[in-house]
Amino acid sequence: MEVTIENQRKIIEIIRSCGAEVRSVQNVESQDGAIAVKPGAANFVTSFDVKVQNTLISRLAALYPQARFFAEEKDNDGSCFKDAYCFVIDPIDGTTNFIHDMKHSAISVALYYDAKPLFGAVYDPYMDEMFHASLGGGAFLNGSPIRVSGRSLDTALMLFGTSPYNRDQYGRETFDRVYNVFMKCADVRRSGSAALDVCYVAGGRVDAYFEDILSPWDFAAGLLILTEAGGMITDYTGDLPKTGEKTSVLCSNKLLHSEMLQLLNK
Ligand code: 2AM
Ligand code: CA
Repeated sequence: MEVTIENQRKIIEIIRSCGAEVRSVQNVESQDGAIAVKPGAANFVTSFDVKVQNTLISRLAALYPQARFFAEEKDNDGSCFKDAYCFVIDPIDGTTNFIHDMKHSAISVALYYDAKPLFGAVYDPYMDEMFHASLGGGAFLNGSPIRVSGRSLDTALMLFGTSPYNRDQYGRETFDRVYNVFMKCADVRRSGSAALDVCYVAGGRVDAYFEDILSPWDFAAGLLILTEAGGMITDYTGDLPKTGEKTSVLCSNKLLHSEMLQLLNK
């Protein structure tokens, strides 16, 4: 199974045009009925998340009529990965940034076949940065090859996520882990878009990223971009994330992976 270069180009074009729509939206909070609350703390969805997701699904379904869809703003069935093409979609990753006009959010689209990633693209419409990768084909930023960093722990810049929707369960231990990592590295940052965090490790801007709990669509595309760029992704026990399941996530430039696992589990 492979995604032809022509289909990769078409998927990227679909994502770019949705990105232009995301970029054009401002001041979501002032628009009547634009924001709804989902279960969990500070977990919001906007009418734009739903609109972008619907556009992506209808245009990608026209390209791959046999494909199934596993996407944030719909009900999903884990069995949709079995023996089939399945698109894993986050229409707006970094929704809280989007609502606050922070201009750091992304559209994330991955194409799996039988639970294996074949293609992934993450697009930051504000920076006009398109990260993409195909299985065995390498990872790219706006068409140029990217590679993870070669930094060691003492000079490393780390990203972390706060798992805000589950802060009662993970808040305390997240910040304990951040403290342990902070005391050993150059510095830490928190961006608010998991999909972009994974891509920033892939591009060598930062050296590792970790978050206690993520959903499959947050990192499905980033996972392939990162591994094709020479990086590594596991859960906090060191196992590969299971396709279609919520999980803890550690992404790294590979060199730092075992040291980071030790620090996260200290
Ligand atoms: P979202 O904006 O699409 O909802 C923030 O920590 C980052 O992680 C965002 O990319 C957010 O995705 C995602 N995220 C935050 N908390 C999460 C949770 N409890 N489960 C899954 N994904 C989460
Ligand atoms: Ca989202």
